[in-house]
Amino acid sequence: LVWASAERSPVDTEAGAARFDALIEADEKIEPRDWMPDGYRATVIRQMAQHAHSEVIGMQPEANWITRAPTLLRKAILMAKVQDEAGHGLYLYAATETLGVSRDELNELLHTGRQKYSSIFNYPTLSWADIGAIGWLVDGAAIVNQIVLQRTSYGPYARAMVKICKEESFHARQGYSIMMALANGTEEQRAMAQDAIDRWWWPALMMFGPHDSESPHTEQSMAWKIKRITNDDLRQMFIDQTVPQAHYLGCTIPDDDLVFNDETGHWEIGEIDWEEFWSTIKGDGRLNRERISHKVAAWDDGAWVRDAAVAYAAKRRDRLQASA
Ligand code: BYC
Repeated sequence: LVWASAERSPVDTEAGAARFDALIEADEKIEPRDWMPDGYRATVIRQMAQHAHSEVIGMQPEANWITRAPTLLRKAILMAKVQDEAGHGLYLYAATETLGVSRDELNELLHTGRQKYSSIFNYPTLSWADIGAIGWLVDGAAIVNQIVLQRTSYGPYARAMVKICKEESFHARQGYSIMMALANGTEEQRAMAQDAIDRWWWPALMMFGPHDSESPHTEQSMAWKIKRITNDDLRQMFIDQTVPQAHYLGCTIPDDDLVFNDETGHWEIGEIDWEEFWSTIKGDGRLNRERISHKVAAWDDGAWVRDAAVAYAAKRRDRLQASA
C-alpha cells in the first residue's frame, strides 16, 4: 500500500529530496509536513501501524488473566499494564495519522488482514506463569527493539517511543517479579515457570523478524534510518541479556544447541523454526482467527460509543457557534 503525498512539481521534488537526504544524513528527524519519498511514508505507516495493532491485540492474552490473578496486588498491576498497552496503541495510531491515514482506515486494514500485528500474540496464555513470561520475555524483547526506535528518523514515532519505553520497562520488571516468585515457590510453581519459558522462548525470538538475509525491508529501512539496528543484531542483544536472567531463576532455555562463545562473548542459539514464523504471520498461527474476530467484535460493540462521541462533539460545536 502506498499513500502518495500530494501532487508535486519536479522542482519541489528535487529540493525536497535533497533536504530529506540532508536531514537523514545529519541524523535529524523527519516531521509530518516535510517532503519525504512515497516509499518512506509507506514504510513508516506500515511499521507504526503494525506496532500499534500489536499493542492493541496484545491486550487480549493478558486480559485473559485479570480475573484470575493470584492476589489483589497482582490484579491491580496487570490491569495497569493492560491499560498501558491501550495507551501505547493510542500514541502509535495518533503518530501514524500524522502521515495522512485515518484510524478508521488502519482498523479496517487490520480487521481485513491487510496489515499485520506481532506474531507473538498468536500463542495462548495457559497459566499464570505465562503472564510472568510475557512481561519478562515479550516486553523484554519489545524494549530491546523500542529503545533503539527512540532514534528512528520519523519524529512522531521516535517521540512516542520515549514514554512507551519507560512503561515497558515497568512491564518487564513486573514479569520478572512474577517469575522470581514462582522460582522461589513450590516445586509445582517452579515447574509452571519452566513450562512457560519452554513455550515462550522461541516465539519471543521470532518477534525480531526474519534473518537479515531473508528480510526484504531491512536494507532500505536502515538507509532511511527507520531501523537503526538489524533484526539479527537486535535478537542477539536480547539473547545475551536474557539467558543469564533465566539461569538466575534456576531455569533452563529450551535449546540443546545453546552455547556461550568465549571468543565473541555472545550466546549462540540453535535454528529458529522459520516455517512456524512464516505460517503465523501469514495468518495460520494458533490464534490468528480468534484474535481478529475478538477485535472485530469489540470494534462493532463499541460503535455506539463512537457515535455518541461524534454526536456530542457536534452538539457542543453547534452550542458554541450559537453563543458566539
Ligand atoms: N510479527 O523485512 P522485515 C509489544 C513481517 S509487541 C509479524 O524484517 P521490518 C507489546 C514484516 O512486517 C511488539 N510480522 O520487516 C504489546 C514484513 O511484512 P510485510 C511490537 C512480522 O518491518 C503488548 C515481513 O515480515 N513492536 O510491544 O523491516 C504487550 C518481513 O520482515 C514480524 C513492533 O512492532 C513479526 N514478529 O522488520 C507486550 C516493533 N517480523 O509488511 C508487548 C516495530 C517481521 O512486508 N517493528 N514481520 O508483509 C519493527 O521493528 C519491525 O517492523 C520488525 C520487522 C523488526 C518487527
